[in-house]
Amino acid sequence: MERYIKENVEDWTKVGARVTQVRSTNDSLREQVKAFAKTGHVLPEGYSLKADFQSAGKGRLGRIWEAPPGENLLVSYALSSAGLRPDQLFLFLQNIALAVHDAVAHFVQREKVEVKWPNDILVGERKVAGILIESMLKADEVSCIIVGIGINVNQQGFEEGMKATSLAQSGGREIELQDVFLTLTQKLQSAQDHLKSMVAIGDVYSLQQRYHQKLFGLGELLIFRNLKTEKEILGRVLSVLPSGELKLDCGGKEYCFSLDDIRFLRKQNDVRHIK
Ligand code: BT5
Repeated sequence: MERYIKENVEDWTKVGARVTQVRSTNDSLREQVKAFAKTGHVLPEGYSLKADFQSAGKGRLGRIWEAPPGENLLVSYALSSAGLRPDQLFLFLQNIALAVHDAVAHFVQREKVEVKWPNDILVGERKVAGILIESMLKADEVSCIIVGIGINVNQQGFEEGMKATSLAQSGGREIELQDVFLTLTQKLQSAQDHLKSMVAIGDVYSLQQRYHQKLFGLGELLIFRNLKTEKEILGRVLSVLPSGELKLDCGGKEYCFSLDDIRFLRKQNDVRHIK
């Protein structure tokens, strides 16, 4: 393992570790945070764990994140909650999604880069990146947040029907994984700094506004699956609430759905799925 740790870090790209193979970077980083805490230390904010390959990469709600060895960026960061309460964590997620959006947009010239609720990044309506956020609680307070990010960088082929893409597929050329890592880390660091100052002055409106500007499908008719009833829902996307709920207009009635209630399937006239 190649590892680099410092006490006070001004540049997050300078602290972290890189491993060849791990089950999940989120799980391993959580273990490292715990092991550090036992010795009375905390990992510096922005400490990252990168892997060339994950044998059990995780998505949300028990789903799987797949990536062939060495082709994509697989990284987890240990971040602070930026002064947010546990019930405000969706703001944290929105801020991270926008930072990943900006990092992806840095490498994409022609196609539109969007955020799909709650936290996927799309290029040309295909998924290029996913984010998995897991908070660690201590006495009901968020002590540390593990932010796992997978960005498809040089992968060329995806499972049929997955509706995924990579930076290389969209740009037509290979990209250095380290360039993507450095860009992502810098975007995350400035986004986290910005969030802390927004929370300090109690104004997070601009964050929500920007999230809506980048939101895939806003104002459009989309089809979702209700994860409890397994039925399909057709609704026009009205907004995303600060709680993280998605507000839909379903045939003239407004409904709010939580992150675990529904899953996006496709636009009304699109037969392919984004998983
Ligand atoms: C996510 O979940 O999109 C969060 C993915 C987070 C992955 C990172 S990698 C580093 C860190 N360590 C981990 O163990 N995880 C994080 P979700 O919204 O549930 O989407 C998962 C779904 O995306 C799967 O069910 C597949 O349909 C699809 N999928 C899997 N691999 C993909 C890929 N490489 N590109 C696009 N879609 C993919």
